[in-house]
Amino acid sequence: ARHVTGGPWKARALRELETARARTLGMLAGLPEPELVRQHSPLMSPLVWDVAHVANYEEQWLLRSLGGKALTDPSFDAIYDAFQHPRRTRSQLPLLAPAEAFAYAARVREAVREHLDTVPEDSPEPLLRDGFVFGMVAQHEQQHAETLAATLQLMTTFEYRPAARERPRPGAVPQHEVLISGGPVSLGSDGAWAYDNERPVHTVDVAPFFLDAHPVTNGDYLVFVEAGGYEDPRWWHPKGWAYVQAERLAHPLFWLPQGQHVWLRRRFGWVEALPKDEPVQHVSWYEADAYARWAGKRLPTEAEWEKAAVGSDGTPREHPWGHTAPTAAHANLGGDTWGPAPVGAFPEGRSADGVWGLLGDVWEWTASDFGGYAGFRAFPYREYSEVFFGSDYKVLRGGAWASAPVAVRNSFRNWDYPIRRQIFAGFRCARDAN
Ligand code: AVJ
Ligand code: FE
Repeated sequence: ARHVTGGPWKARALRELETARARTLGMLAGLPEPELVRQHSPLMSPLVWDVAHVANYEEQWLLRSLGGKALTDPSFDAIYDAFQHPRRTRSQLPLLAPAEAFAYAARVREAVREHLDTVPEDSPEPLLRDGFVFGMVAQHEQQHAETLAATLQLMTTFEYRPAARERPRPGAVPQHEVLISGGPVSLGSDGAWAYDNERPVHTVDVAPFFLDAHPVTNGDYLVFVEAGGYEDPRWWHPKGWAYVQAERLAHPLFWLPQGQHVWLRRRFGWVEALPKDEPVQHVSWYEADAYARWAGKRLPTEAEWEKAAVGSDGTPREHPWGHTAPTAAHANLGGDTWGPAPVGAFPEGRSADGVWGLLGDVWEWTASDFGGYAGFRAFPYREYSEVFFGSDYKVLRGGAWASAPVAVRNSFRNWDYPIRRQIFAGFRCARDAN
């Protein structure tokens, strides 16, 4: 077991819910109404959809399913059901207007606070055990806050310039690769707020391998770009090659080539020089896969990634540095820096084997398809993970600067289509050690 469970959870549950809400509201404060209702990209919902969706999810799980006082009828849920309406069509739905959506979210939260007082702290009911469903709802709102950040990055109709917490500067540049010894590793989590797709904890055997000590940087990736990497089918998965040809891709999303080896990038409402020492972000799985092949390496499997994160000494750890909660000294998380930090900025966040930057900064694409671990049981609903199992989605690990601590841990699994680039995704490479 990774976690001590069975203790009081209400204070943390309420704190995590309020942290998530403060973030949601803070991100959207000051945006003109048309930007909240506009479909900024076919890949993303209108911002106001996410607000009411998060509130509706909270109403379903923390009021209706716990016997609390609901505010709306279940027929209201359809508009905010992600499975009934593809993102690109959501601006055509009869959505709550921004003021109504914010008011709905506030009223649901008020009712949840009241209902929380009546819930026993030691209920054996699976939804309530260790406050699971409250943790699920807090993680859900934080995942949508990250989604909001991706929408804001795609937005071109308004100069969005959030106040950003300063990112630390790099110290010593970390070593290039780390040897991770082979052997068994315990994967997954039985933690109180772990998702069904992280369960059950199980042991797998991993062969020894080398893992990059830090994620691939913009500077590293630029060498591939300027060496003609996007023009050479040798480096690409056949589907990746078809994709770069069809979309005429020549560099990561949001990079702006100026000619003469000068590169800028757009970040939210401003343009800046491309920083060479930050992890590359906004690359698809196909681009990550091609870079790795060009470099004579490969992407790590998710088992390899998790083995590097928990440490090869057999001591299970929730985070690469141990069991303590992430702080600003450990990792770039929580969304308030608005971008990745240079590699080497978090010596305290190193893993037991000396791997840097596993949590935070950028999600890391892995070689693995998203599937259920042996013994998987959907809980509490199939649509969180199970319906996505199969070969369509690739697993990402580690969380990004836009991911909240509550929704990031060594065992946390994210997934997306291998063509997706609007998420805050980068990667690191691995290679066999023999
Ligand atoms: C786990 C990030 C893939 O955003 O589609 C949000 C999380 N699930 N609402 C997503 C989620 C339901 C999910 N990811
Ligand atoms: Fe959702």
